[in-house]
Amino acid sequence: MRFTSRLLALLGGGTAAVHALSGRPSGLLRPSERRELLQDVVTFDNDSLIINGERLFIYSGEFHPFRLPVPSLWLDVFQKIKALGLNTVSFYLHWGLLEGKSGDFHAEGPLAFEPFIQAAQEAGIYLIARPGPYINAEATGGGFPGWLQRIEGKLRTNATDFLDATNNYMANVGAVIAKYQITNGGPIILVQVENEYTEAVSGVVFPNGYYMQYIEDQLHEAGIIVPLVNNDAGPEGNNAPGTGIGEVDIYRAIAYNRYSDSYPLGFDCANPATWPSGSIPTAFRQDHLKDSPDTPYLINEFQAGSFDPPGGVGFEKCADLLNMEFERVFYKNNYAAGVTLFSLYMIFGGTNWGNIGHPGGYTSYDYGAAIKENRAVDREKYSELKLEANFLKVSPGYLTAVAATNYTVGVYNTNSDIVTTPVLGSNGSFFVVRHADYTSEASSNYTLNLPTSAGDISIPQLGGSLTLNGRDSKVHVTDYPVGSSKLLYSTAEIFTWQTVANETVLVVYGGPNELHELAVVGSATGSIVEGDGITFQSQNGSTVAQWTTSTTRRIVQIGGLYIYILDRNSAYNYWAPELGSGAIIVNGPYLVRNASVDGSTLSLSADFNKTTTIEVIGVPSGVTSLQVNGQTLNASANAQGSWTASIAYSPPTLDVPDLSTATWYTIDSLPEITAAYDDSLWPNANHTNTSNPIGSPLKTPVSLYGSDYGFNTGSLLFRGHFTASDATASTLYLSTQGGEAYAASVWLNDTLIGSWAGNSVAASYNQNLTLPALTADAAYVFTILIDNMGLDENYDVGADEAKDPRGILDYTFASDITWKITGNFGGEDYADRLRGPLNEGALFIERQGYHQPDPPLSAFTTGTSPFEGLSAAGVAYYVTNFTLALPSDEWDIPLSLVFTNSSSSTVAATAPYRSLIYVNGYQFGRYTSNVGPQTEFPIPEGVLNYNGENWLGVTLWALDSDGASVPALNWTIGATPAWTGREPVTAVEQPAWTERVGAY
Ligand code: IPT
Repeated sequence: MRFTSRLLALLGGGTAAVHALSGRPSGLLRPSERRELLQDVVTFDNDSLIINGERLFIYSGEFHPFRLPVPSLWLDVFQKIKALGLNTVSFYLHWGLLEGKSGDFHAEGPLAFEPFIQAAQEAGIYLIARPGPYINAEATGGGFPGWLQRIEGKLRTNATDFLDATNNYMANVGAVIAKYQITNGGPIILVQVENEYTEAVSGVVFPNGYYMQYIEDQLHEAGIIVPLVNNDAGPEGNNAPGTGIGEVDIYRAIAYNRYSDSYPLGFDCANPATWPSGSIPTAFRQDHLKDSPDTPYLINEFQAGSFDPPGGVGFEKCADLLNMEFERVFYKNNYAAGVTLFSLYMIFGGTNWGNIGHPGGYTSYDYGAAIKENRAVDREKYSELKLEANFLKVSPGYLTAVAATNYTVGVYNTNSDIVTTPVLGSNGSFFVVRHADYTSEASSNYTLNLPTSAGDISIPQLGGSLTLNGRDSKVHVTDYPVGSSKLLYSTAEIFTWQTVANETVLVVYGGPNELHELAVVGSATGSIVEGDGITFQSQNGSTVAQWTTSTTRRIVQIGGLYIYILDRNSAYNYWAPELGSGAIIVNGPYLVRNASVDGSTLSLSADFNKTTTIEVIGVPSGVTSLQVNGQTLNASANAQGSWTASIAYSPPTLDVPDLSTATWYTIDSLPEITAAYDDSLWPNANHTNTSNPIGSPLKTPVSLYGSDYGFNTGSLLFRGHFTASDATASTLYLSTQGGEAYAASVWLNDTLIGSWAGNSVAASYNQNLTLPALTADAAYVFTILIDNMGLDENYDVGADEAKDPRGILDYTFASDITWKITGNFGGEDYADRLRGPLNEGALFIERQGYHQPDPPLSAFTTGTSPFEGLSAAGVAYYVTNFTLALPSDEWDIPLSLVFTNSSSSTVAATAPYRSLIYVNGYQFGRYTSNVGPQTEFPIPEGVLNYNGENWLGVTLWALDSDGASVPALNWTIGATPAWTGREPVTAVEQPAWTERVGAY
């Protein structure tokens, strides 16, 4: 059913109504009432979301389509998310990438996001759409297009010019989101309005309900009827249900500003073993009850990694800081607070290709997430998350259990170094245990005293004590249903349980050498099916089993229940892919994507990165053969009726070109400094005013801001013509701005007069450049190259930082200068419609399109490579082509380009230079030799054509007068190749070079 804007207006939405009214008009329906009239597929109460009548724990991860420009790989990532036991993905869209010119919404090829939504659906994943218009996201402009720099009105307020600017984008993305709502059979269950609409500088009306309402009306008018949520960056209650104009359907605070918050460990990955104290959220539950008691407790974003700034420590350290221990302690702390929609930021970070990053980051947006930038799933945090998400998936009782508002010491456990938080339910209760000092690395013994249906029980009943080893947290359960059995309690944690035929298999795990105990209600006797070392005893009307965790698996049977007892590392090898209404349990593979039964064949889609024995537990009846990735395996049944089969890992020989011996074609990419260069086709920089309020008033006779001329992305080049008024003018004062880690070089005719090589913190720089002696009345030209690291984010409403100009802020010079400017060829009328508005900058080879495949090599020469480089300041472009023939239908082979420095440091000891990497026309790296830290640049299959021809281009901007060279650059295989069940990758369109009419 699709609702017209007319009906929505009647129901109380509609922009017209909003403009005219200053409060909620009487007679119109409250949002909650309106929502119920619109749809009943996604509903909620104060416990959880209810989808199609079923309560669900929404376990979600953030994944941005625009950070992986290969649509055919989206399914791969969704499957890896689904394999974790997650059921939802939250995604931002980037306005600036989709509407590079005002009024020109354009999303095709890698920028089309409909296939992203379809891939989610194919993988069985729900979606939370977060179209902004503001997103933050460490993306250029925080999602805002550069042309907003020319808007006078304040961004993210109800300034008319700003609101008008959002209309086209919101109508276009809104229509696609509406089309794929769950109410129309699609996967989208929720839509987020704006993002962190929380903080403002003084002098603006804030919070501005009219702005939020305007966006909500845009969404409604586009036909969106699923509930709207927000993402308040603090427990401020902004726009919560009941607050009037601009209120959302479901409120969420991410509580950033307390620092004990949704990003509790912050963003400094330098000392990953050091957890700051005082950072664990303890007020989540109370804040939620204060702000929005009638809606479920949502966390739209919870830290699952970190960004890393220029000059930072690199994402492996972030993965170490936000590792499996962090997941154990902090995620379980959120379960203790009763969260029932939990979204991890990021689950897969991806890449800031084609200038989509902001200056506070670099090309990689790996984020230290569970799924690496190269899509490998070999971080331990991936496996830990799988244990937790699968547990919640089989624990429906959690959804209605009631979280305590505080953490108790001494009530449920002995040992005051430990706190227990109860989440009490009628269908299972959950007791979350952690160290009171959550940073503690101590090993602490404790016993529990838990309320159960058989009275308060002191656990372990069979003697001994439990242990919490360092940065760990456990969820102990009581009265927990497992099929037709019930656990009176379990100290061992639950991975999953599944009923197949009449048997229920329960998989539990514990840390190394820990004592654990569980009790099954009833009088069935316990017996050991596999292994030894289990003690059984009947107590309190139940059968108690106790053991010490070992790396050797034990299986016990208690009545109809088969309990697989594992240590945690072994549990990491287990998977529970959905099958029918339940799941099947598979032990062994590196990854299990999905399972299906067709007739008598059970088919698994799985990945292997070593020789593996695969075990299928709970083989469905009627199934007689096993296929993995389409190959029939010789499976044998063991005593428990499980199947085992063996997969030999024999990777193919991989032939990847050696760039050190490749043939390189080279071309000067700074012809501007040669005497014969003609810039008559360049745009004149002749605006004597700017409409950019952040850059007003101008300090220069004409605006020298890129965006005033439509140049919003990549580097900028200026040409300043002057006639020397007198021979003594010897200094140019120059103030430039390009964002943190940017650089600038200035030439007078063909002579470098100075460079700013950049550092990790300077977003702008002032220089006094000494000129050589000039000849009076002679004509000269400055050529100024300024890097643009992306536009700033716009976090504080009113500060309008996304309008911080890029280019020349100020200069002083004795002679009058006539300026010309260029950025990417065509500016907002960008040349490469497919790769989008942000991919190119001002360099000559970019303007000509030579970074695309098949450039006119007749214009190039051979004989020098990036390894010889340049002997003077300048910019060169080197390109090489090669053919790959990799067995990628069956193998997932992540390739990276690695810059190797002469020292082991991430910062080169050589003369400073920066390189852009172009792979088949896609800019996939911005390397800064003197800032770093990134040296390895993953290039996804699909951008690289694994079966066919490829073009790799590298620019070399030498900043010093002596030039620079690349010490070494080569391919590396970024992860153990996996024999894969992934769908074959279709290379993303790679338009080749064609002559650009009017290019200069
Ligand atoms: C959060 C933003 O919502 C998100 O877009 C991203 O920028 C993230 O921060 C950091 O990676 S909120 C912020 C206040 C922590």
